[in-house]
Amino acid sequence: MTSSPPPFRFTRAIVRQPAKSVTEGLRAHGGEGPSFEGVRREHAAYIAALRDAGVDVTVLPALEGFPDSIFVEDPALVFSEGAIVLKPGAPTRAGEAAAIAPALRAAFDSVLELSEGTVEGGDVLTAVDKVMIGLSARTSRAGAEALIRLLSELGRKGEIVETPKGILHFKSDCSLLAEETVLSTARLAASGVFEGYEILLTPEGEEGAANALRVNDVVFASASFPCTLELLDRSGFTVIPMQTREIALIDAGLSCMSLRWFA
Ligand code: CIR
Repeated sequence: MTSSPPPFRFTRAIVRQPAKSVTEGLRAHGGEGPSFEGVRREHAAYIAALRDAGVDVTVLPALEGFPDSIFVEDPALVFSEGAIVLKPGAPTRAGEAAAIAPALRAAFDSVLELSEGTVEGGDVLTAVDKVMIGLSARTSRAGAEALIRLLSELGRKGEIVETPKGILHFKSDCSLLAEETVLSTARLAASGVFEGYEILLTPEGEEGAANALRVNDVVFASASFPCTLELLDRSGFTVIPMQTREIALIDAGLSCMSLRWFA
């Protein structure tokens, strides 16, 4: 058991500027890509919102060779106790792990490295007493088991869960809103994975809103999903609506653009 502050209490974050190649970012269902200018605008607003929420943000330079490298959440995990360099399962993203490692070594005394299987941070939900690792097309069982061993070195307990079939990442479908409260799609909640939690379900047709982000006293949520904004507001959260139209074209939400921790 850790004595860390709640997993939504953050003082530091790392983000990475979008590369011009972000227009070629991975997208499971094909279709139109985002515009660079549009992504840049959404990303700049995201950095500003993190700073407004009291977070000291380190901005890494763009990596043209990695179109999805703006999504720094996927190649690493960070905790107050240390960082873990992961192994992204998407072949075009594998090199992002080595690219982010120097920034982690600069910020943390302890930096561990996953050496087996694959894990992307989008499949990892840090809760108060455990770290949930969703198996997916990007996160393998071997990777999840190796990650559990590394988490125990940091004093954290890992638990393997399932990402719903056809969903990119576990956290595409959920986010932690408070110590014992999650925002979840109905399809993920139906798996029973959040037993014991208070669950706010994303309204039908607004499944894309589930990847919200609690940062200190506020919740970032996508402006594209008005019923979810209203639900969060009614439930007592201070909501910061964020534009996500462009990043959603490459299957991204609000957690994936930062690595956040309490230092
Ligand atoms: C990908 O497919 O890897 C990117 N286009 C989107 C990654 C989003 N990451 C996340 O939700 N953690």
